[in-house]
Amino acid sequence: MGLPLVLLLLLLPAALPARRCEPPQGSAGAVRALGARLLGLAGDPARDPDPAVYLALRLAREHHPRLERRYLERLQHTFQHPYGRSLQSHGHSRWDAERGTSAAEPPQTGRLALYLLGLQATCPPLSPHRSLVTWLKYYLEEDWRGSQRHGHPVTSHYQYGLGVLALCVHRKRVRDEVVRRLLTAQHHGRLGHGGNSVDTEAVVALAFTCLEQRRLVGTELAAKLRLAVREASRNMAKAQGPDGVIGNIYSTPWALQVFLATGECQTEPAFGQAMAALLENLEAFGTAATMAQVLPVLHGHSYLDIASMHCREEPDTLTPLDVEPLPEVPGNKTVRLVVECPLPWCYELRLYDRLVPVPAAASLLDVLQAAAALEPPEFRFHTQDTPQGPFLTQVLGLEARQEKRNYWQLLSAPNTPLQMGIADYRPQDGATLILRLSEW
Ligand code: B12
Repeated sequence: MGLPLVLLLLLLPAALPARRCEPPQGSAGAVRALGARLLGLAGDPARDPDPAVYLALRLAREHHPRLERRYLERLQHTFQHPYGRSLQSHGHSRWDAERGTSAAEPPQTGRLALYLLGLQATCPPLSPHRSLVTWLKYYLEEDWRGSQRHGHPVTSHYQYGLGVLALCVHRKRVRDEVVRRLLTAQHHGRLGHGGNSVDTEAVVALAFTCLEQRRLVGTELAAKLRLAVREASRNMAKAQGPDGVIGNIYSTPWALQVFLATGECQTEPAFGQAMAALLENLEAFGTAATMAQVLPVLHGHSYLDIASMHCREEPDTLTPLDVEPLPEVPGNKTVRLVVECPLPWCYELRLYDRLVPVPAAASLLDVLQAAAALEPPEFRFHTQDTPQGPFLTQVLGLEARQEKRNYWQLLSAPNTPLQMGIADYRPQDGATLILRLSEW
């Protein structure tokens, strides 16, 4: 081959029009900056490693191999300990889905699934230790048993879907019954959590697409899965608002994953509009968890691509970027904090209602802390750290219980659920915020 032809071939990708399933070329700088910020957060040893962050780094176009390797080692360290031992030696202390209690811990279906996806996204892919796959299959069975008994998995349909997807990506079969349970849930519209079902329906559709494409189920079930995925895509296109957002801005990347995995990104007009909406709102993705969920689609990837990743030379071109501190806002604001318990066993609906003065830049978490410091000391709360940030678990001594499927819902008065957690939401001066013990 003559030199000019080689040169031409090298230049060819740049000369081709942007592929329809990727964001427009003009957005490359903003996407790159988002990836660099996530890398910066991943390099912070004070943060617990999150397999979803690793997945996002792996599904990106540019890399920082040394940092990615170090992050993987930290993940391996975290997951090796709980899952290094065999299931048999653990048999008697398993989670009791009947009573909703456990001598050990509840199933960790979603976290383990994300970790297994991460191992497969490593170059070359790492085969998980047999015990990890056994644990995930076991958790899925627990979730399946929970859904037989109570109509919902012990964890959530989102985690159940991630579990099926991860096993499928690793070419591991699950019982048809386990898959059929998800089909039934989708069919009966039982995939929603607190109103928005897009994230979960998308994860389930990805799992179905994987099972069908990788021929891990028989022809009859495969046909049903195909129909279910088509139905899910239609629901997503229908859920699109005039602003292009599908569900809310944080569920939009999941809908895009489905269009990418099924190839509908080529033809579905909702795809381009949703991608444009993401690009217009990239500043909404300010936490590691939200960045990790949006980045794969900004690189034109879905989690299904992990099943067919080819290891080639990866450009060592990404450098970590610090997340800019929030601008200082002078002055103060006053927020009205209300606590409500509409559940039948609560002695009254409104348990707390007070004005709380805070600095102008305060987050809802700051408001809760300020309320707890007021005299007389009436307000108390607890949080639990999660990869999404602090999750509000207890208010005024009332604990929201996972097994009872209740949670402290965050609302802006009169009735708008917040789309962010307590650490990220910054209420306006004069706003009324409601913490409401709700069921999901
Ligand atoms: C299931 C789910 C819930 C369940 C979790 C209970 C359970 N046992 O599973 C319930 C209904 C309780 C819930 C509540 C909320 N959720 Co939610 N939830 C999800 C969902 C669909 C799946 C999470 C999951 O299982 N991930 C897989 C596991 C392996 O990852 P994980 O990080 O370990 O998951 C745990 C935490 O994420 C935690 N969690 C769930 N939601 C939230 C939200 C926040 C802000 C925090 C800090 C933690 C948290 O519960 C998970 C299970 O233990 C995601 C969808 C998504 N795209 O991520 C939304 C999602 C994470 N939730 C979201 C929101 C906004 C909330 C609420 C703030 C809603 C509200 N207005 O009250 C509350 C949290 C309030 C609080 N008390 O602090 C947003 C977060 C967006 C953001 N900016 O970060 C998401 C992305 C949905 C969306 N598209 O808007 N959620």
